[in-house]
Amino acid sequence: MTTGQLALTKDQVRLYHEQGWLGPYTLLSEEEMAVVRGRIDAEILEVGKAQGLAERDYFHNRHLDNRCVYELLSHPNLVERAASLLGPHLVLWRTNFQIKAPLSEQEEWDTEVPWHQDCAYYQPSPNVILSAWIAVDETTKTNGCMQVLPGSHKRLYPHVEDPDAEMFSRGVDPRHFDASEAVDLELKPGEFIFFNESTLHYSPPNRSETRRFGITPRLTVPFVDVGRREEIDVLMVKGEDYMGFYNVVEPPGSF
Ligand SMILES: O=C(O)CCC(=O)C(=O)O
Repeated sequence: MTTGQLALTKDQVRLYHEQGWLGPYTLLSEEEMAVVRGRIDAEILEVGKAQGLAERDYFHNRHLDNRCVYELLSHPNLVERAASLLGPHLVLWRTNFQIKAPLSEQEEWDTEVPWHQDCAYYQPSPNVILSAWIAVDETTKTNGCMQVLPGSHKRLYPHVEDPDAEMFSRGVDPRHFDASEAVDLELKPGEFIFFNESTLHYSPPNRSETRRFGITPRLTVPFVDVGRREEIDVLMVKGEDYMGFYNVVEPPGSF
Protein backbone atom coordinates (compact mmCIF):
# COMPACT_ATOMS: atom_id res chain seq x y z
CA MET A 1 0.00 0.00 0.00
CA THR A 2 1.38 3.48 -0.84
CA THR A 3 1.46 6.18 1.82
CA GLY A 4 -1.24 8.11 -0.10
CA GLN A 5 -3.60 5.14 0.20
CA LEU A 6 -3.24 5.23 3.99
CA ALA A 7 -4.74 8.71 4.25
CA LEU A 8 -8.07 8.87 6.07
CA THR A 9 -11.20 9.63 4.06
CA LYS A 10 -13.11 12.88 4.63
CA ASP A 11 -15.84 10.88 6.37
CA GLN A 12 -13.32 9.35 8.76
CA VAL A 13 -11.89 12.80 9.54
CA ARG A 14 -15.42 14.10 10.14
CA LEU A 15 -16.12 11.18 12.45
CA TYR A 16 -12.95 11.94 14.43
CA HIS A 17 -14.14 15.54 14.87
CA GLU A 18 -17.60 14.39 15.90
CA GLN A 19 -16.65 11.71 18.42
CA GLY A 20 -13.14 12.72 19.52
CA TRP A 21 -11.65 9.34 18.78
CA LEU A 22 -11.22 7.08 15.76
CA GLY A 23 -10.35 3.52 14.91
CA PRO A 24 -9.30 0.84 15.37
CA TYR A 25 -6.69 0.61 12.61
CA THR A 26 -3.93 -1.92 12.09
CA LEU A 27 -0.42 -0.71 12.75
CA LEU A 28 1.20 -4.15 12.67
CA SER A 29 -0.12 -7.68 12.25
CA GLU A 30 -0.41 -9.75 15.45
CA GLU A 31 2.69 -11.72 14.38
CA GLU A 32 4.70 -8.54 13.78
CA MET A 33 3.58 -7.11 17.11
CA ALA A 34 4.68 -10.32 18.87
CA VAL A 35 8.23 -9.63 17.62
CA VAL A 36 8.07 -5.99 18.77
CA ARG A 37 6.67 -7.07 22.15
CA GLY A 38 9.55 -9.51 22.61
CA ARG A 39 12.07 -6.78 21.83
CA ILE A 40 10.49 -4.19 24.13
CA ASP A 41 10.23 -6.75 26.94
CA ALA A 42 13.89 -7.70 26.55
CA GLU A 43 15.44 -4.33 25.68
CA ILE A 44 13.43 -2.08 28.01
CA LEU A 45 11.20 -3.74 30.60
CA GLU A 46 13.52 -6.52 31.74
CA VAL A 47 16.50 -4.15 31.78
CA GLY A 48 14.61 -1.51 33.80
CA LYS A 49 13.44 -4.12 36.30
CA ALA A 50 16.90 -5.69 36.61
CA GLN A 51 18.37 -2.25 37.32
CA GLY A 52 15.75 -1.72 40.02
CA LEU A 53 14.53 1.50 38.35
CA ALA A 54 11.20 3.09 39.20
CA GLU A 55 8.75 2.66 36.31
CA ARG A 56 8.58 6.41 35.72
CA ASP A 57 12.29 6.24 34.87
CA TYR A 58 11.98 3.80 32.01
CA PHE A 59 8.33 3.93 30.86
CA HIS A 60 8.48 7.28 29.08
CA ASN A 61 9.93 8.71 25.88
CA ARG A 62 11.66 5.54 24.72
CA HIS A 63 11.16 6.64 21.09
CA LEU A 64 14.24 8.79 21.76
CA ASP A 65 16.63 5.95 22.57
CA ASN A 66 15.13 2.66 21.44
CA ARG A 67 15.12 1.89 17.73
CA CYS A 68 12.26 -0.61 17.95
CA VAL A 69 9.95 1.90 19.68
CA TYR A 70 10.97 4.60 17.21
CA GLU A 71 10.22 2.36 14.21
CA LEU A 72 6.84 1.43 15.66
CA LEU A 73 5.83 5.05 16.22
CA SER A 74 7.13 6.33 12.89
CA HIS A 75 5.41 3.56 10.89
CA PRO A 76 3.45 4.92 7.89
CA ASN A 77 0.31 3.06 9.03
CA LEU A 78 0.23 5.43 12.00
CA VAL A 79 1.94 8.56 10.65
CA GLU A 80 0.03 8.88 7.38
CA ARG A 81 -3.30 8.57 9.16
CA ALA A 82 -2.19 11.07 11.80
CA ALA A 83 -1.22 13.45 8.99
CA SER A 84 -4.83 13.33 7.74
CA LEU A 85 -5.87 14.76 11.12
CA LEU A 86 -3.02 17.20 11.90
CA GLY A 87 -1.37 17.93 8.55
CA PRO A 88 2.03 17.09 7.06
CA HIS A 89 4.35 18.33 9.86
CA LEU A 90 4.22 16.07 12.90
CA VAL A 91 6.14 16.55 16.15
CA LEU A 92 6.42 13.44 18.35
CA TRP A 93 7.01 15.11 21.70
CA ARG A 94 6.17 12.42 24.23
CA THR A 95 5.51 8.68 24.54
CA ASN A 96 4.15 6.75 27.51
CA PHE A 97 4.00 3.05 28.26
CA GLN A 98 0.59 2.19 29.71
CA ILE A 99 1.11 -1.08 31.55
CA LYS A 100 -1.33 -2.77 33.87
CA ALA A 101 0.43 -5.75 35.42
CA PRO A 102 -1.42 -9.03 36.01
CA LEU A 103 -3.31 -8.93 39.30
CA SER A 104 -0.90 -11.19 41.20
CA GLU A 105 2.05 -8.93 40.23
CA GLN A 106 0.43 -5.62 41.18
CA GLU A 107 2.19 -4.00 44.07
CA GLU A 108 1.44 -0.66 45.64
CA TRP A 109 -1.36 0.86 43.62
CA ASP A 110 -4.63 0.02 41.98
CA THR A 111 -4.42 0.09 38.18
CA GLU A 112 -7.67 1.99 37.63
CA VAL A 113 -7.20 5.21 35.62
CA PRO A 114 -9.72 7.93 36.54
CA TRP A 115 -11.87 9.67 33.95
CA HIS A 116 -9.80 12.56 32.64
CA GLN A 117 -8.95 14.79 29.71
CA ASP A 118 -5.25 14.88 28.91
CA CYS A 119 -5.34 18.68 28.65
CA ALA A 120 -5.82 18.69 32.44
CA TYR A 121 -2.30 17.20 32.62
CA TYR A 122 -0.60 18.91 29.66
CA GLN A 123 -1.39 22.51 28.78
CA PRO A 124 -0.67 22.79 25.05
CA SER A 125 -1.24 26.19 23.50
CA PRO A 126 -3.25 26.11 21.32
CA ASN A 127 -4.92 22.97 22.61
CA VAL A 128 -3.96 20.44 19.88
CA ILE A 129 -2.58 17.04 20.79
CA LEU A 130 -3.27 13.82 18.92
CA SER A 131 -2.61 10.63 20.87
CA ALA A 132 -2.70 7.06 19.66
CA TRP A 133 -3.32 4.11 21.97
CA ILE A 134 -1.40 1.20 20.46
CA ALA A 135 -2.08 -2.30 21.77
CA VAL A 136 1.13 -4.21 22.42
CA ASP A 137 -0.81 -6.88 24.34
CA GLU A 138 -4.43 -7.75 23.65
CA THR A 139 -6.70 -5.36 25.57
CA THR A 140 -10.05 -6.54 26.85
CA LYS A 141 -12.67 -5.41 29.32
CA THR A 142 -11.22 -7.86 31.85
CA ASN A 143 -7.61 -6.67 31.67
CA GLY A 144 -8.61 -2.99 31.81
CA CYS A 145 -8.98 -1.69 28.24
CA MET A 146 -9.42 2.05 27.84
CA GLN A 147 -12.89 3.56 27.50
CA VAL A 148 -13.69 6.83 25.73
CA LEU A 149 -16.76 9.04 25.93
CA PRO A 150 -17.82 10.04 22.39
CA GLY A 151 -18.32 13.80 21.92
CA SER A 152 -16.74 14.67 25.28
CA HIS A 153 -13.86 16.54 23.58
CA LYS A 154 -16.23 19.43 22.80
CA ARG A 155 -16.13 20.79 26.36
CA LEU A 156 -13.86 20.99 29.34
CA TYR A 157 -14.80 19.09 32.49
CA PRO A 158 -13.80 20.09 36.04
CA HIS A 159 -10.98 17.91 37.37
CA VAL A 160 -10.33 17.33 41.05
CA GLU A 161 -6.96 16.47 42.57
CA ASP A 162 -6.47 13.16 44.31
CA PRO A 163 -3.45 13.74 46.58
CA ASP A 164 -3.10 9.99 47.22
CA ALA A 165 -2.99 8.93 43.57
CA GLU A 166 0.27 7.27 42.48
CA MET A 167 -0.04 7.88 38.75
CA PHE A 168 -3.11 9.86 37.65
CA SER A 169 -3.72 12.57 40.20
CA ARG A 170 -6.51 14.47 38.43
CA GLY A 171 -9.91 13.07 37.56
CA VAL A 172 -13.49 14.01 36.69
CA ASP A 173 -16.41 12.97 38.88
CA PRO A 174 -18.59 10.64 36.73
CA ARG A 175 -21.66 12.51 37.97
CA HIS A 176 -20.73 15.18 35.38
CA PHE A 177 -21.55 12.91 32.41
CA ASP A 178 -23.31 9.71 31.41
CA ALA A 179 -20.68 6.97 31.66
CA SER A 180 -23.13 4.45 30.16
CA GLU A 181 -22.35 6.08 26.78
CA ALA A 182 -18.67 5.13 27.04
CA VAL A 183 -17.12 2.86 24.42
CA ASP A 184 -14.77 0.01 25.41
CA LEU A 185 -11.66 -0.07 23.24
CA GLU A 186 -10.91 -3.76 23.06
CA LEU A 187 -7.93 -4.14 20.73
CA LYS A 188 -5.92 -6.98 19.23
CA PRO A 189 -2.13 -6.70 19.49
CA GLY A 190 -0.97 -4.35 16.72
CA GLU A 191 -4.22 -2.34 16.54
CA PHE A 192 -4.51 1.31 17.57
CA ILE A 193 -7.01 4.11 17.98
CA PHE A 194 -6.65 7.90 17.93
CA PHE A 195 -8.01 10.28 20.56
CA ASN A 196 -7.28 13.87 21.38
CA GLU A 197 -6.21 16.13 24.24
CA SER A 198 -9.83 16.75 25.30
CA THR A 199 -11.38 13.30 24.89
CA LEU A 200 -12.64 12.06 28.24
CA HIS A 201 -11.20 8.60 28.91
CA TYR A 202 -10.88 6.05 31.68
CA SER A 203 -9.79 2.49 32.28
CA PRO A 204 -10.93 0.01 34.92
CA PRO A 205 -8.37 -1.88 36.98
CA ASN A 206 -6.81 -5.04 35.64
CA ARG A 207 -8.37 -7.79 37.70
CA SER A 208 -7.08 -10.57 35.45
CA GLU A 209 -3.87 -12.53 35.19
CA THR A 210 -3.19 -11.08 31.72
CA ARG A 211 -0.90 -8.08 31.36
CA ARG A 212 -2.31 -5.06 29.49
CA PHE A 213 0.39 -3.08 27.69
CA GLY A 214 -0.24 -0.15 25.36
CA ILE A 215 1.96 2.64 24.04
CA THR A 216 0.65 6.18 23.69
CA PRO A 217 2.61 8.48 21.39
CA ARG A 218 1.67 12.18 21.66
CA LEU A 219 1.80 14.16 18.44
CA THR A 220 1.38 17.84 17.76
CA VAL A 221 2.26 20.42 15.13
CA PRO A 222 5.20 22.87 15.13
CA PHE A 223 3.20 26.00 16.09
CA VAL A 224 1.81 24.42 19.28
CA ASP A 225 3.67 25.06 22.51
CA VAL A 226 3.46 21.95 24.71
CA GLY A 227 5.18 23.77 27.55
CA ARG A 228 8.94 24.02 28.19
CA ARG A 229 9.36 23.08 24.56
CA GLU A 230 12.95 24.34 24.33
CA GLU A 231 13.94 21.89 27.07
CA ILE A 232 12.57 18.67 25.60
CA ASP A 233 13.94 16.58 22.76
CA VAL A 234 11.42 15.75 20.04
CA LEU A 235 11.40 13.79 16.81
CA MET A 236 9.79 14.92 13.58
CA VAL A 237 7.98 11.82 12.29
CA LYS A 238 6.89 13.73 9.20
CA GLY A 239 7.74 17.08 7.65
CA GLU A 240 9.79 19.72 9.42
CA ASP A 241 9.78 22.01 12.46
CA TYR A 242 9.07 25.07 10.30
CA MET A 243 8.77 27.32 13.40
CA GLY A 244 12.13 26.28 14.82
CA PHE A 245 10.90 26.29 18.43
CA TYR A 246 11.54 22.63 19.19
CA ASN A 247 14.76 20.83 19.96
CA VAL A 248 14.58 18.28 17.14
CA VAL A 249 16.92 15.30 17.53
CA GLU A 250 17.91 12.41 15.26
CA PRO A 251 16.08 9.07 15.55
CA PRO A 252 17.91 6.49 17.69
CA GLY A 253 20.39 4.20 16.01
CA SER A 254 20.22 5.90 12.65
CA PHE A 255 23.73 7.31 12.47
O1 LIG B 1 -3.96 3.33 29.33
C1 LIG B 1 -4.90 3.81 29.97
O2 LIG B 1 -5.74 3.11 30.48
C2 LIG B 1 -5.04 5.30 30.09
C3 LIG B 1 -4.17 6.01 29.13
C4 LIG B 1 -4.28 7.48 29.24
O3 LIG B 1 -4.84 8.03 30.13
C5 LIG B 1 -3.66 8.28 28.19
O4 LIG B 1 -3.02 7.72 27.31
O5 LIG B 1 -3.83 9.51 28.20
